[in-house]
Amino acid sequence: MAGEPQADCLFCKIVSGEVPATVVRESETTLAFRDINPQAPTHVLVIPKAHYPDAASLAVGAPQLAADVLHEAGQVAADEKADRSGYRIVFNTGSGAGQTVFHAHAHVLGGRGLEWPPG
Ligand code: D5M
Repeated sequence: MAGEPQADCLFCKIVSGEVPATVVRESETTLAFRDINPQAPTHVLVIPKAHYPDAASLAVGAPQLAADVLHEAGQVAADEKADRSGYRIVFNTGSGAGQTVFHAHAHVLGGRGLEWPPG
């Protein structure tokens, strides 16, 4: 069922505490933790605690939760002072776009110049 924890999902295991992560923020509905393979001085993932496979299904299935994720992404950028020079919020959606973990997550990237277009 939409939103229910998935036994084989890495990020559901981070939410439950089964897999450790470096948590930087937590709200009732979201968790933010450092990416294990950082691509910038600030690289934090913000996830809904409930399981949705990608950003689009999250937005359709739980629009307030999608808003919570975006709110927390902005707070992470402010906490990290990445908002001073600009930052990026990225939702890779689909394997062709580089999505490897199918639990919706926002990458918050900042702390260095960011090229456009991305690769
Ligand atoms: O992003 C998935 C991201 O998840 C990718 O940047 C690596 C990161 N990752 C994978 N395993 C972990 C753990 N255990 N902790 C923290 N970060 C992790 P995607 O957009 O799906 O490619």
